[in-house]
Amino acid sequence: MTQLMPKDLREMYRLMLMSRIYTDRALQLFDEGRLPTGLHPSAGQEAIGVGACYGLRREDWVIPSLRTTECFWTRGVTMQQMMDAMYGNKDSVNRGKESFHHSGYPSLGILAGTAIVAAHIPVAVGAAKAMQLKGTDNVMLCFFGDGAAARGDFHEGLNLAAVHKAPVVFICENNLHFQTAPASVEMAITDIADRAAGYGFPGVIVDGQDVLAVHETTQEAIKRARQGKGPTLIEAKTYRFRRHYPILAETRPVEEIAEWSKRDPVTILGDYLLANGHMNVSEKQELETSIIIELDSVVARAEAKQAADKSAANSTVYAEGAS
Ligand SMILES: Cc1ncc(C[n+]2csc(CCOP(=O)(O)OP(=O)(O)O)c2C)c(N)n1
Repeated sequence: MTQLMPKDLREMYRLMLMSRIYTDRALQLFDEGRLPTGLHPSAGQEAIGVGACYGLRREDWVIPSLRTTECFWTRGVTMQQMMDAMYGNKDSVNRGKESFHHSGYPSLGILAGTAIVAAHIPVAVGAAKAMQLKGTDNVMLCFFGDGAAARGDFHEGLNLAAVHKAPVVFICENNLHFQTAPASVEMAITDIADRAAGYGFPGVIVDGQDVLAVHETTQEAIKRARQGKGPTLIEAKTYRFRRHYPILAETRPVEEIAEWSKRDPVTILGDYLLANGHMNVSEKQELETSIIIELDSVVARAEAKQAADKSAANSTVYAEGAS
């Protein structure tokens, strides 16, 4: 496990802050009717994707949930690539065929997710098994929400991973709600991490608002996977700071939202950097300003580009010439 240096902490902060600023701008663009697709905002959950993915090898793989935008940033996807995908531009990764959060970037070790909640979990296990069969010690990180953990794919995937000692780390972002329902309607236990015992591997709970805790916990699980000891289930307790999706009403209690808002992961890391002299107030401000300026030009460029041709919607979807 490599020790995090102050420059790493600053980079983690930059990724989390960028994610927050980007997400809120995208929501604003959607509200203004400028963006053709909505998004499942990750605001409040930034520490999980950044903490878990930071420091991975290029040869490792991740498969994000519908909400873990931070996997994309931390693996090297740029704001321009992401915005072009959201606008469905002709030169974007998905060429308008798919929402950005299900996109894959194989060259960056990001496997495409699926629109079916939890269906990517067995896929992650298969990919991890492939790495194992190739004799590498690379790992797969698989992200999903608490709602996904109530579906059959989760249970099949975890069982399969255990039997094969697949090098996969399951990371459940438990934000206490799935879509507009509280977690209590989908699970009769408090901690999803407890389920790991039923499959024979460790289940660990981590504070999902603390990026350093997430990083350390994930590194332990990665080490275990690289050593051939098999999977770990990490449950990150967290909260989303926005609605599930922009067009859906808020259904969560205002007191609960207010309570969790006190533990903003971006603020927690920012305060830590300031308190430990790893960043000063003006550097913090300059960073925020530079992200906003870059994002302004990203949006302008994305809006000026040509949208994908709708008549090409069916091309490159199925193998050409297959009989
Ligand atoms: C099988 C399936 N059912 C329903 C949906 C619609 N849907 C999209 S996201 C979502 C909620 C997922 O909740 P969770 O797994 O807790 O992730 P979170 O949204 O909290 O990050 C639902 C029900 C879907 N995409 N797939």
